[in-house]
Amino acid sequence: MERTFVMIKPDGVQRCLVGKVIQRFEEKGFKLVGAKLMTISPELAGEHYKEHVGKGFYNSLMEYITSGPVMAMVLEGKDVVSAVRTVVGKTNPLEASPGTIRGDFGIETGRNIIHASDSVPSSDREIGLFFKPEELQGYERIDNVWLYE
Ligand code: IDP
Ligand code: MG
Repeated sequence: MERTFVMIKPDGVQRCLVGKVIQRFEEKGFKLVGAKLMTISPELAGEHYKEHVGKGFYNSLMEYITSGPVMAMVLEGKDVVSAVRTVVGKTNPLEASPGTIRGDFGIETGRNIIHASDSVPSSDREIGLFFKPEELQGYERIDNVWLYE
């Protein structure tokens, strides 16, 4: 089954949105297979966001993402990469639809609460950056038979 990497950013942790955000994914039906509260090193931040090196917002992004603890997670489910991006909403919270996490909880792009992988190759890369294989749990949700036809 497909997996994706999701991270509640320092603003989401500071604003006590961890529980609400995880609840949305759990209730949608996605399975939490890994989770940890951690502070990102500058090296890991640089690796994670290497596609953005040289952009105008890069330095502020590095400062933001290393400014406090993040909640890193791996979710599993059918088409989970694109489905989680839909639940997360557009990058700019003012443009994100109501009902999405960014649309409901944020205002500015530089404080947009959450990260989610944008493709299957990205999710493979990002899961590998943040989690060791033994930190991911294999189990079946008890409601699996009611989530999948
Ligand atoms: P995404 O998180 O929706 O995939 P990306 O374009 O990959 O968006 O940008 C990564 C992150 O960089 C964003 O989530 C946001 O935190 C930050 N970012 C992107 N564009 C801007 C900007 O114009 N100003 C400030 N921060 C930005
Ligand atoms: Mg991105």
